[in-house]
Amino acid sequence: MILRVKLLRLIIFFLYLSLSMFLVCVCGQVAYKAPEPMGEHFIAESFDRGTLDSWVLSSAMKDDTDEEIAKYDGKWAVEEMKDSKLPGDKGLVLKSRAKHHAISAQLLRPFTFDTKPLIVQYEVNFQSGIDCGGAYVKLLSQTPDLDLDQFVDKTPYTIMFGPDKCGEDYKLHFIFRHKNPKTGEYEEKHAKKPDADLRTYYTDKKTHLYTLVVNPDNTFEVLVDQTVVNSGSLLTDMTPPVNPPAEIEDPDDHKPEDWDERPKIQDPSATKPDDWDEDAPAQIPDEDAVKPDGWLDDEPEYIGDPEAVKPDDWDEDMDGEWEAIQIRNPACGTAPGCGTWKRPMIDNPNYKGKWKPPMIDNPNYQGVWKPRKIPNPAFFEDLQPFKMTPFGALGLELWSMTSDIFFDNFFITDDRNTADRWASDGWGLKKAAEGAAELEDDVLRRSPRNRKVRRD
Ligand SMILES: [Ca+2]
Repeated sequence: MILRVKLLRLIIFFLYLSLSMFLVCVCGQVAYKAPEPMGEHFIAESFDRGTLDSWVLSSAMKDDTDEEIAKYDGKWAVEEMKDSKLPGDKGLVLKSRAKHHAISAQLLRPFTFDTKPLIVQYEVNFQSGIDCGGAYVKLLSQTPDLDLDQFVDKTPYTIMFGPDKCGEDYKLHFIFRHKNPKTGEYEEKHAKKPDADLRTYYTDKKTHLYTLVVNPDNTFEVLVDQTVVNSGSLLTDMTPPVNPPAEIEDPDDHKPEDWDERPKIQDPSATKPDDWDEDAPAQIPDEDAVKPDGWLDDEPEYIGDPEAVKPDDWDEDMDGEWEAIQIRNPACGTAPGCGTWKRPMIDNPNYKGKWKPPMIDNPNYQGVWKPRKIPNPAFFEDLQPFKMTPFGALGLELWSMTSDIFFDNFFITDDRNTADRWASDGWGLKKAAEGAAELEDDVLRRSPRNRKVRRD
């Protein structure tokens, strides 16, 4: 068994080594190849052309904020990762600390929720770690007044998706804005928190792939590195729920004054037994105790110090009668005790304390009062929350206390295979290069030459 495991490790090691050598060779001589979208898509952005031509920087001001920090003046750059393993592979980098950043790009055509799923996919690398900041995207609703130049936090979005972290709170948002069919108002619906431990995605400084899949049957999946970390239904796993309850508690119903909510009461028929002595003390002298031999009844425990002398300036009129300071009686040193002997106290076996009637079930108990239910006047039933507001642009509207957040390979499609293909050509290559570089470092660290150098 151990031999098989060792053999397997050896095979994996050589596979990695050949891949590593292949990549070193490829990266050393030929520029990396940017992914090309194969199939239907609404946006496919690898940033490898090195420009932000198709992106719009917001020139808006943020409402309700002091003027000097209200501007969306956070810098963005298109560049390679600081520690890039694939020369030529560029991405979008959030460059400024503690500033508002907003940038967006129009889709090739608006996405309409119909009979096909929605797949949103992109990569994030927290190159400098992340203290407090977001790396989520917003899919901006296709409204007549959508103006990317004025993209702000309040710009209506259909879906918000992606990582967000502050302190020890690690989030991976999937929020959609649902239109109430009765009032026409929008309300944010949040997916439940993923069960998976998300911590390493924010701290390991590797490039992670975030994918959201929303299906026409109202199911959704959130994946990181193509592994599902959250899934559920828009109908049953969002907070607050898409559909309000059919009935609510009547706000005009009030608890009657004589409503009896006491499950137990004191037995009204019980009487104090005749032999119940409420006055019996809790403790009594131990009648079995015996005075120890040698007890000195006539010797006081403390005596006036025989060596004490009245001070010369003691004035009896002013200071009162002089008395020597009290010390322990030396005569008691060898005896078991001095002075009047008292019996020690013990618990009184006849002690009963105050009598109380026993508790019994309340025959008039009516249960905990609840207001009656009435039909919910705000009730509606939307069985197809998947049919969200169409969206026409992809935006990043972010604030971060840590800079250098690297984004890459934004992709929106209605075909899962196309998304997977894009993922393997983009993120897959990054992952292989990062893995190979790690292995290369490991091999170099372990090489006998290096060990020799270290010894020298
Ligand atoms: Ca790229």
